[in-house]
Amino acid sequence: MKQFLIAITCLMTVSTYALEHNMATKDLDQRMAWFNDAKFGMFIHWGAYSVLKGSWQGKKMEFYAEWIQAKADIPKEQYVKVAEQFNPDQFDADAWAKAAYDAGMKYMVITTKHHEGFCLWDSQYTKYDIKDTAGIDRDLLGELSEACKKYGLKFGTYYSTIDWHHDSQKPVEGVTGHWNKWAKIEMVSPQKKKEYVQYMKNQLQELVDRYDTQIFWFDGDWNDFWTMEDGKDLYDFLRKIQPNAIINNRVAKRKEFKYDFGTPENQTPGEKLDYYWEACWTINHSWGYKAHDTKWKSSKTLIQKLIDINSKGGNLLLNVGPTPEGTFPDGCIDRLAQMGAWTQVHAKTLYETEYAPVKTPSWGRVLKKDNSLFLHVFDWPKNQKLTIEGLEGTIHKAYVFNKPEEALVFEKESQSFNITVPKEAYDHNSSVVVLEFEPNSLSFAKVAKNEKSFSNDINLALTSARIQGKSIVYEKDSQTLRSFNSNKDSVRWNQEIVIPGKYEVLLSSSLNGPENDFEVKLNDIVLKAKSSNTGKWAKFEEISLGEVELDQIGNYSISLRKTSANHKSLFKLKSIRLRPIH
Ligand code: FHN
Repeated sequence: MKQFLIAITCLMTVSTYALEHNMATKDLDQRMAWFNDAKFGMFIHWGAYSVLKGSWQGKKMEFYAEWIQAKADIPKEQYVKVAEQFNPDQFDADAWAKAAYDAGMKYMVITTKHHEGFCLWDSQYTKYDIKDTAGIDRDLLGELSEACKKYGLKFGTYYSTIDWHHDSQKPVEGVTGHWNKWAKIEMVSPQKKKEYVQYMKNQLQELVDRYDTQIFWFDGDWNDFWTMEDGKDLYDFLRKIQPNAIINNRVAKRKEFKYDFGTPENQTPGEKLDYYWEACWTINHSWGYKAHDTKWKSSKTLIQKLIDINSKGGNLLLNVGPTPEGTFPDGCIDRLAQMGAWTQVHAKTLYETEYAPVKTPSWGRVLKKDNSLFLHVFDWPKNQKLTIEGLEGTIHKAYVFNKPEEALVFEKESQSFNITVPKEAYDHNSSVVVLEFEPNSLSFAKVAKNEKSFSNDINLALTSARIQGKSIVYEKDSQTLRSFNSNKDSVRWNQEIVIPGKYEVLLSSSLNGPENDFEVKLNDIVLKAKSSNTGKWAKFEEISLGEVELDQIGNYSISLRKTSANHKSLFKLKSIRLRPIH
């Protein structure tokens, strides 16, 4: 109950805040317009941690490379010696900005100060920076912000409210586990907190004055010492000193605060959100450079991720962790180039498009622009029949993107269209079918809101489940898995966990019949449960199967099977998801 009241209070605070601060939609929409059209940006994680390349005293560390001071528990004095070695003698700002531009990115956000506290610019408020500690006589951020201007990219700055070097903060001794004492850092005293807030404001003013930052990207909001009030105060400060800049929601408390935009991380929401948002993703696992992290996502995965995110109204902020020398890792270079080859050809089907309120089709994603729909087809129909549901209108012309002169045949049914497409797709990443409607004829059926999925939930997609046995059937219309009659049958997922920690397992199902036992396994963790009779097959209810600790980064084998020995139907499964409880 207490948490409920806290949540309600926060939500009311935020809405009051919105009213107090004239966060009228028009102001926000004006500020966010370029961002909404941009769809795609580059994240850069670069700092003293890059020097260590993910290893400490010969040991390859787990977790993110930029957390190495925390994971190896390196005392401040010793870690300063690492920062002294920061020497990016191959840094070429023009090459970085050009790589982002060529990939189809429209903005760049760089870590100017990560949790380690080391500043990537010569700040007058600390000696712990590239000039006074590392002896670098270059204005790295200045070169980069100029290069971004040259390529028409907006320049943004990441800034951590956590600062492991600043004397206002100290790790909380005795906190163990993955999110250890460095993650639970606390303020030394209220006075020191005041000084630190002023330190942050002074440095943020420097980032405005010297580099004209257009995006403030905060991080570290999970810490107790940083309150919603602190965040709102900092937000107000920034709105005054750089009125047109946009600010991410981690300036305050990301779970309740959604201004100016939300920031799901290495996760993509299951549906459109009712606020602006940007999902940040790594290409491998680590944000900072980690020499032994070479599990790079394929360019096809990345291109489809971009389209998936854009189709839900969000932006993709794709991360690069440059080497200590200042170069991009090889694994990033070719993927960025392949993404660019696709985005450049398909620019008009992506940028400046908007969310199309249709149910997410199983074959791909849909984007809308004026009177056109862009059907991004990931899985080309073998029967050459492409169906899009939940809309009405008069199609003026239908064609495959690369052959506009060849009109496609289509038939209209009630609130859907069946388009006959060629035998083969023209692009293995995403082939686009264009539907041009007569002006103002296009309308959409009401989209049934999926279960409210939190932006960080991991949804185990039913369409990507591996089904073993004949008693489990995917029902396309209802997008559910049904029957599960035999306890010899099971569904399996291979799920990558990039943020270790505690997760709640939530399952939505329906049943009109006797309840039966089942189990969900996550590697060697077993959750046992009983299906619940909801009275109707069409009536779905979500239950919690409990909490699990997934303490390793990597792939987990997740399976679900009935355990009761009878041949009755277990239930109709609508969704199963892992909700992070960090
Ligand atoms: O702790 C950071 C992490 O190092 C990285 O910067 C990500 C990227 O947004 N943010 C935090 C983890 O949520």
